[in-house]
Amino acid sequence: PFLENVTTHPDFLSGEYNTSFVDSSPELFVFAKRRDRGTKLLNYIGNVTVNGFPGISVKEKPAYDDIIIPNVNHIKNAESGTKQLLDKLGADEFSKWLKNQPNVLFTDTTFRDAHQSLLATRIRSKDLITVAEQTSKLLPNLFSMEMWGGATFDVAYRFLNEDPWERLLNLREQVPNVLFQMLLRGSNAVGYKNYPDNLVKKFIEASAQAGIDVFRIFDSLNWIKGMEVAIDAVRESGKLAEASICYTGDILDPTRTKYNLAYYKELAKDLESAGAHILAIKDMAGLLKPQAAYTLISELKDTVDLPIHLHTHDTSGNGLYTYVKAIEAGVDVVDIAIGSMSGLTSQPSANSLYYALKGSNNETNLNINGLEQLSTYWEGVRKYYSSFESGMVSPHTEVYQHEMPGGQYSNLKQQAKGVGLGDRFEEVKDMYGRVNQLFGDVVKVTPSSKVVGDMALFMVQNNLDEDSVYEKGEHIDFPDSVIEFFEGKLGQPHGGFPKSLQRIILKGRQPLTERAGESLKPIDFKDVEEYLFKTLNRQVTNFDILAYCLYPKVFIDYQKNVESYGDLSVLDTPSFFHGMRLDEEIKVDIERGKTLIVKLVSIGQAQPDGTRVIYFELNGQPREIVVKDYS
Ligand code: 3PY
Ligand code: ZN
Repeated sequence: PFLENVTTHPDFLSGEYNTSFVDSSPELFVFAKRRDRGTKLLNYIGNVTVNGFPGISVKEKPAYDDIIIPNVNHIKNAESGTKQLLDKLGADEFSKWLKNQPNVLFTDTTFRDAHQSLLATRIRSKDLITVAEQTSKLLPNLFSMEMWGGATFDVAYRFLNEDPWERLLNLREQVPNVLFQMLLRGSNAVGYKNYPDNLVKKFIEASAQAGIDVFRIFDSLNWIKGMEVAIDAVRESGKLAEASICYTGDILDPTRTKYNLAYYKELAKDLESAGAHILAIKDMAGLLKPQAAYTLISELKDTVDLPIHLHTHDTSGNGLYTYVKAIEAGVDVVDIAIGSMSGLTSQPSANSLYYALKGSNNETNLNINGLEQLSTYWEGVRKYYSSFESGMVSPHTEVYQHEMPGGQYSNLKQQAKGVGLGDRFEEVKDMYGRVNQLFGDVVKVTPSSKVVGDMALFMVQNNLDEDSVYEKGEHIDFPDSVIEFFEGKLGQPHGGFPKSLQRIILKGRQPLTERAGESLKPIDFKDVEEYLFKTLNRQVTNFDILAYCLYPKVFIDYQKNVESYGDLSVLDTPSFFHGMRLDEEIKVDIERGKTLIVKLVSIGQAQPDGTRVIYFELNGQPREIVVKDYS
């Protein structure tokens, strides 16, 4: 084993060793840890080559064009930006500065919402980090980069086998100048249910320390109580609390009185009183029509003394027009995505907006050449993720009917397929809108949108309509998420729950009327630390503790994967999703200056026990791996 340890030691393999190598590398003597990084990586590659990757429909590894990374060598240091300004002014003064800016500023969502909404959140850290320094140098005058939170946290652990905290820390190193922004679901943090207050606070504190500057906080029912704990915690951390109004309905439609201008103005005032530094209008489905945007922004500017940040999705194809009208009304910041990652369920294109405003009083200071170069990069990278595209190829104005958030569309489609309703998705979408009305016209955004989606699937699957829910409801087992929603576990909807439906769904159970967090027992983080120390058999970090508290099973499964396969974030994306072709050779930088060269030589016949031997060369040395073939 010693010799194997030596010859497979990364320093040895990379030629980075000298005569004191053995003395200075005590890990060589840990015979129990025989499965070194190289072997673990080969195990992964062997496995994915033979068995494929969940959700990837193409089994053969496609031949991709080379990725064109913008060359920024001529830019020595990134220009200082909003990050330096926040550090200098502090959050309160920064907020005033922002409000007094004469020009509209921009948040680039490419690193978060754009891929959450187009590619089921699957973009890997490696592809983000590869272009982070370039983004920081080419777009130094962005207001912020939205690059964390929302679904990225659990998807990183759950599907990508990587640590979201590492992503944040690595990106922060590459982007010293632009504010980092995350999406936080209020009391649901980055999850789908209410968490104890001390967990929400600790998560915010750690995220701020790791590099987040702007927290966009929302509640999935626009319930202020669901945001207060988070707003206070962000203020305490010295960062920017961007409190959101989720936009739903249509203020231009006189028949939709529930969410009218007065409702939004009232909410804006409440959020200002709750301590917001910035007011966000979070138009998660892209329902805010251009004239409505003009009216809403104009009125809100008169209502509160806060800078206003507008977020939309381009599902209807009207996103740019909405932004132009919002900018005319004096909005302070809008969310855009890099050209090739924009449009449809994502944000409107930064590149297009640049030209749309050309020649007007609101010309932007964005660097169009930089945007084009970044767009070329993302156009190449996006192809790696084609299995996760939603299939939507043109604008869908039907979004004004079903009101489904951009980030939910592709997900619900996958969910529908999963329960055998793939060919009835038109019905599911229609039912989504009907369930919204059945529930009393609610705000639909994670996690309330998931409740509506689950109910829509359930009703289509069981051939139920509104009448049959009322008539037979006593005997129906509703989905868990629907029951919890009516129990008040996600908070209280504007106007309350439809009472008779609530009674039918809860079957005698009493709903909460207070905030769920108030009755949740605080977490004893010391206990969790001890448990993880024993389970993982290593020192645990604050990040581990938080991840475990938010997603216990997902986090432990991730740790098991790390134990089997090592750190997979080092692998290039085509190899991560497809493994390798016969005779292919890839280089894997396992850390700075340490590279493994992997060649796939051959794949043996399947044995009676279902295993195959895979023959590799690892830095020129023959290596064999046995994998189970699940086909
Ligand atoms: C999220 O909560 O992840 C969202 O993107 C909601 O729009
Ligand atoms: Zn969004």
